[in-house]
Amino acid sequence: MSVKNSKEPPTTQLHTSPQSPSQFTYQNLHDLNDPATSYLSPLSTIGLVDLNAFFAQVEQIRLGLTDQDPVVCGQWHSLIAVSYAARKYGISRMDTIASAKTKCPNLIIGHAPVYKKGEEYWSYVDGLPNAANHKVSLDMYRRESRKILRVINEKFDLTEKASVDESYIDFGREVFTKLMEYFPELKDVEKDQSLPDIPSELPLGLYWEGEVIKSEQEIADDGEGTEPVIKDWDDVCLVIGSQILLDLRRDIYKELGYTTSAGLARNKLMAKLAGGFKKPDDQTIIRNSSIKAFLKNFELTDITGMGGKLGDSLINQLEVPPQAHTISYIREHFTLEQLKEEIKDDVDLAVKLYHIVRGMYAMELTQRMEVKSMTSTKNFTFDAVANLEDAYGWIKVFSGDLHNRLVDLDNENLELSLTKMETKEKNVIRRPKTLSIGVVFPNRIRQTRQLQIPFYKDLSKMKTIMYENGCVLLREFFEANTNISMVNNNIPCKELYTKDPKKVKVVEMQNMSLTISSIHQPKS
Ligand code: DCP
Ligand code: CA
Repeated sequence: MSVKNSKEPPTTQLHTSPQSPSQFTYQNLHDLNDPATSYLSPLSTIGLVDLNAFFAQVEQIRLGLTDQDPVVCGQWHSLIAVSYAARKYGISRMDTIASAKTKCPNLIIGHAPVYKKGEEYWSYVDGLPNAANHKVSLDMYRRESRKILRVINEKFDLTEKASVDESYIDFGREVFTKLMEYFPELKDVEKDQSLPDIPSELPLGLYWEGEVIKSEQEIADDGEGTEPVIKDWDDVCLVIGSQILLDLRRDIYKELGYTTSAGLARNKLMAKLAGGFKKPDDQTIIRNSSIKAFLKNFELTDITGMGGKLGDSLINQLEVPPQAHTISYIREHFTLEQLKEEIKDDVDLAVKLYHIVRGMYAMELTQRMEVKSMTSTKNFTFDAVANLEDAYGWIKVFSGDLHNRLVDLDNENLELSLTKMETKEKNVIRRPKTLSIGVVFPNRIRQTRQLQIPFYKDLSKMKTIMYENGCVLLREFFEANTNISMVNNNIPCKELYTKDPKKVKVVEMQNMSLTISSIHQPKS
């Protein structure tokens, strides 16, 4: 369901096929109303919202274009995001700017903003910046990401930012509230009792929004055009959830102009797969009865956390035949006991896998990923850093970049502290303890040097501290780890460092970076 057009609400009620008695209990319903337990309830309703071609949309909006314009976001000669209009020309992230232009001569390139050597602020430049004296800044995209998060967090009490452009949302409380509004009979259910059967018709205001994936039974019945079956309260929760999800996506579009794709299901893993299923600008709903059919579209390694080595090694270990559908094969050939036997050294993994192949693995939403360190880095082309002044220029860029990211961290923590979940941790301020410099030499050897830095609440002071100490580290590093004195006519460092930095030659470097670490919450 697109956020761009509005559809008239249906004038007839949704018919249901009530299962009697309902599989669900008072406890299941009330678990939904508590953020600590809702993800475990069989009525759990979890959404995943993912921005379409995110960086390209940021550029499209910044440039005042529409989603019909073929916009890409570039970084030097590569593409880091490709709008759906540009994808129509067969352009993907694998293209270079040059190859993309041959596919679409009218391509619009929004190059990511850059820091210029020696400057601590980023900006957009006309045309393509020169990689030799610029560094890409992702600040703009993080800023937009934060605006989107704010729209989401204003409405919901439990969300998890999964990446720069993806968030999980636990709709439990909102679904619970709507259930109570629409079905007052649920208020009379007593503890330890089953819920009543769902009514044979749903109230007029309740209808599906989005693409509802069919169950195997529905596919077998070949019910073209028939409505997805609504059997029990879990399905009703998803109907309500689909409306709340569309409302949220519309709010994001109305307030900020971004289109999204989204998934809705019983748990995070299914919501994530659903979120990527219909792109762009649509949402996909997986009822519990259609999980099995839906999983046929994926392999084990498509599931979050099962990609890469772990998924492959499990497939190997369980001797899944090469042509077999990995998820169905594991589901059909292993009981829980057998999986525990096969994966003896990791029983938790065995249990997890058992539930994953059934689409039933419940994962808690985590509000915070602790950031322990941040690195700002730059690769150099030959001779890009010829003298000490050039090197200071990059320290300036790095301290500006790290400063911006610390500002971001403060904002994120502040926002988290405002949500109901974390009232205990009001105004959490986290600052780094350690600053280190890293240099990669042409022989690929990497060496580092570090020092402790003082704590300042004021981030612009922190920026100065990072810059000044970064320069100190740099001088110490060159003295201890390179033959800087030799390349400057054997002038001793003490004397060398009093000279005009432009006149002090430095050894060749492939990469330089500045890292802040031990980011912690100072004791007050
Ligand atoms: N990104 C990047 N480099 C990559 C992958 C992603 O810089 N190799 C950035 C640019 C993307 C953003 O992260 O816009 C989000 O990544 P996604 O994988 O979600 O891709 P998109 O949002 O661009 O496209 P889609 O609509 O397929 O989600
Ligand atoms: Ca995306």
